[in-house]
Amino acid sequence: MKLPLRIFAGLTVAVLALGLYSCNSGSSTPTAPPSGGGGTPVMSASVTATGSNTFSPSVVNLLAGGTVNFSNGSGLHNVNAQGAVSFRCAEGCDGQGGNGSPSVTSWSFTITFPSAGTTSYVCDEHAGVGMTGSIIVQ
Ligand SMILES: [Cu+2]
Repeated sequence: MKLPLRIFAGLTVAVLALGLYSCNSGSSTPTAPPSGGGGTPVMSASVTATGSNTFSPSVVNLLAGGTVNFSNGSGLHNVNAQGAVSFRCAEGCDGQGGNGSPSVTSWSFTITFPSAGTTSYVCDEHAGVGMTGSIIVQ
C-alpha cells in the first residue's frame, strides 16, 4: 500500500508543478502597450490623405507650437478644419492666396498649432464616408 501512495503523491506534485510552470510562462508573455489616441505628443507630424479616403494617421497628439504637414497621397481631397485652429487647405489655403477646394494634385501644406486644444477636420469630398481626423495639442 505504501508504494502506490508514494507514486500517486509524486504524480500529483508533478502535475501541480507543470500547472504552475504553465501559469508562469503564460504571465511572462509581454503585454502590448495600450494604443490609439494616447500617444506621446510630438513637435512635428505628417498626415497623408490616402487613396482609400482616410487620413493617416487620423489622430495626432502634438505639443503646443508643433507643426503638422498634410499631404495628398492619392485621390480628390482637401482638409477643412474647425477648432482650436481653423483652416481649409489643399492647393494652399483659403484666405492666404491658395485654394482649399478638394484637388487631385499632390498638394502639401504645413500648419502650426500654437496652443493647447483640439482641432477636428474633414475632407469635404469624403466627410460622408468618414474621412475625418483630429489634432490634439497638449
Ligand atoms: Cu477626400
